[in-house]
Amino acid sequence: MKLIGNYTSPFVRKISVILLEKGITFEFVNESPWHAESHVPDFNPLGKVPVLVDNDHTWYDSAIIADYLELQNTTPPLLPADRLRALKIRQLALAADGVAEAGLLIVREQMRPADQQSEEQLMRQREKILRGLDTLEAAAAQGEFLSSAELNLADIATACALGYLNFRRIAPGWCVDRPALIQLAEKMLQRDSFARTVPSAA
Ligand SMILES: N[C@@H](CCC(=O)N[C@@H](CS)C(=O)NCC(=O)O)C(=O)O
Repeated sequence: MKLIGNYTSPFVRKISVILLEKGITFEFVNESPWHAESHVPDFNPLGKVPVLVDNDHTWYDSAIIADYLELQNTTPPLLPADRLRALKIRQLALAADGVAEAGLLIVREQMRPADQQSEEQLMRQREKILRGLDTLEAAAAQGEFLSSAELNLADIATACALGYLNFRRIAPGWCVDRPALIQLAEKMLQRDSFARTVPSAA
């Protein structure tokens, strides 16, 4: 199995963490989607990472890849057998992915010359981040589908999104009034899978 991407991407990190947690052996192929000579579009028509190549099939979009890895029936399961509960956890994981995606759009916008940056776009993405974090905080405080006794997909996606906000210094005050998310982030960062996938400046 080959995972294509780089650890500065919260979505690539999420898949790496899942592979490590499940003990699935994989080869990591370091590729940036942003370089002109990137090979990523050869694997994913959308030109985005992560991409997972397994046997004769190429998987893209981290939500699909996470589903595919769940189908391997390796332990620990990151989704419960109850399909409705699993759907609720996947929805929270998507909220976390949305926070990360909004963060990524802020980073890209801020890379443009200052006079071409759209304050409206930056504001819109910041609002998505704050609303998404509020949703995740409420779920983590409640503890049934996020930050519950058993590790799940939403825990991993949320910790990757928070890690990305910290790494890119976006919404630096995210932890104010969000104690359940702080607790979740601290707990997840102690796991070997997170320690091994810390992003470094690209
Ligand atoms: N929904 C996608 C988002 C992936 C994504 O946006 N990846 C970024 C890196 S963090 C990327 O490859 N961007 C390249 C581009 O948009 O051209 C997923 O979950 O895999």
